[in-house]
Amino acid sequence: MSELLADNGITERVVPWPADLAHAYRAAGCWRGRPLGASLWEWAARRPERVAVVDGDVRLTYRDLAEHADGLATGLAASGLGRGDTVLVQLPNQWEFVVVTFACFRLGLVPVMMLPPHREHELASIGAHVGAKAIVVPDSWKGYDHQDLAERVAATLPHPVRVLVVGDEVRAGHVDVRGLIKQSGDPAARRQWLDEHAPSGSDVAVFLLSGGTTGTPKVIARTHDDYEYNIRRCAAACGFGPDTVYLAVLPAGHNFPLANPGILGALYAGGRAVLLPSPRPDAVFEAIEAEGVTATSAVPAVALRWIEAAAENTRDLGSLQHLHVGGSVLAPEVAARIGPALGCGLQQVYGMAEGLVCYTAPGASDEEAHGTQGKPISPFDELLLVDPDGEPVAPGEVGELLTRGPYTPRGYFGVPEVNRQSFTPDGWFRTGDLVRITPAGDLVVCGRVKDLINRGGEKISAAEVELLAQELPAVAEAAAVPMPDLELGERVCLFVRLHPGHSLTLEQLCTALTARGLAAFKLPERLEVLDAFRHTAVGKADKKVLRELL
Ligand code: AMP
Ligand code: DBH
Repeated sequence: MSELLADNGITERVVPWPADLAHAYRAAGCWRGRPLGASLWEWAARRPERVAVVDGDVRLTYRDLAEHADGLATGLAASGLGRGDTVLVQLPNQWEFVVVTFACFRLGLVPVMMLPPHREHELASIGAHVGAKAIVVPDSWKGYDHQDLAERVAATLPHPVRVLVVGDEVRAGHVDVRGLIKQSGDPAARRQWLDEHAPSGSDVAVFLLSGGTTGTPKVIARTHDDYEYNIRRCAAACGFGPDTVYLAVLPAGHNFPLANPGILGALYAGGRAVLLPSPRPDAVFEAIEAEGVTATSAVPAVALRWIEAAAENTRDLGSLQHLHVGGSVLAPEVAARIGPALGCGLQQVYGMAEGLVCYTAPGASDEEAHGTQGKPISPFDELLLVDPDGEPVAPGEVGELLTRGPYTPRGYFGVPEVNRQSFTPDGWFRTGDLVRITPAGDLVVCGRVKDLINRGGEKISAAEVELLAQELPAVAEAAAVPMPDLELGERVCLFVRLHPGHSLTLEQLCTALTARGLAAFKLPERLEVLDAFRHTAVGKADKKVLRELL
């Protein structure tokens, strides 16, 4: 009972690994039973003056990072937030993101990694689902008032929600995050208090969002134990060490730049994380030269922009050893251009916030690096390829990938009915991806069976867009379908049937969906009005027919 009270009830909504496997993962050294914040002061003791985090002119040493994180953690504790409480974190790539994340790890407060383009629809539904007690936002970002957004979201939630703001213009009633970070106090006393109140390795460290296929995004609970293992194995797979300078340009709340190996991988290896809020080629090339960046990651659409901009580049990119590319399918022709254009090696990444991560090796042959997504990071990852009946396919054949392992949780957070679809009774996660495995053991992603649209690595649930569209008075029926696109891979096309006497333009549709608080990257970019839909045997819109129409 005391345990449940201590974590505010989230544990009972997390699907645990079976006890015998948890024991085996501990015995094998995968799970170390330490919270993610526990290393912070060890790092600070070992390399106090080394720079850990760079954001423009701001350079935080390892000691700064430890002191700032503890300052913020104790400030948050004083405001009544504690272990097992959840907080929506919506910050662009800035140094405070790292401090907030570590403050949460120290305190056992669980950050929910939202993305800057998320709006009321996402923030309110996820805030309600996790029972968020606080929201962290920038004052404004790209001309949008996030404090106002946070207030509106807080007002929809049934319990009090603190609005924590990073910026210069913190409004009355909101909490100034920078103020808490810089607060005075005895670092040693704070450290001791936080050490004594630290979460355990099996507690939830972070909630990640899945692109998912349901009406609202699904939430994935990653424990300190499993996420630390994930970070450690990814760092090993990418050869991260003390000389690593990792550049984060994808939104930091994504699993990929956060932990695969990303920002956290660079810090756990003793290296440095450089944060940049946009993947604009000139800014990226400038940062690579200025900071001696050794590794960075990109989705294929971003990698292509960099390749194309490289012809005009005047910066020295000589420090860059590897570019990690993942999130959606990388065409082999594009893969082959990366080395010549950017002068670095390519590691393809096939990963998911649900767990499993695969990499091609740093020194892989062109055949492997350009044409496959590599091998799993852990010898304990289990892979099974099945046909539509759930039967294993023959070696080398394409099948839906099912997976289990020490960093792939056994269910989404708090949705038992969804979990019955997304996981098999014996705990395999159904990735929804169609995959084959080469004779050398490398995965090749060949397609997918799940109903989502992958817009340049940003996953959009078809059901989420359809459900909102169907709330419009004009719409009788709606089906969101991926529209092939050279630049982003896919964009959203919405097919609709209208009620008699109604009309709808793409502009009206987007205005209405925006008013309902849907993030802009999920808005349909093409609208097709049909007189009638073909249906499958179970009465759903036949999307195969619709895809062929496109
Ligand atoms: P999410 O569940 O939102 O974290 O998204 C993970 C999904 O992104 C995977 O299940 C794949 O569908 C897709 N994905 C990730 N990496 C790759 C890749 N390298 N190639 C193709 N698809 C990928
Ligand atoms: O797309 C993803 O979610 C993804 C891609 C590459 C990911 O979560 C990852 C690596 O960890």
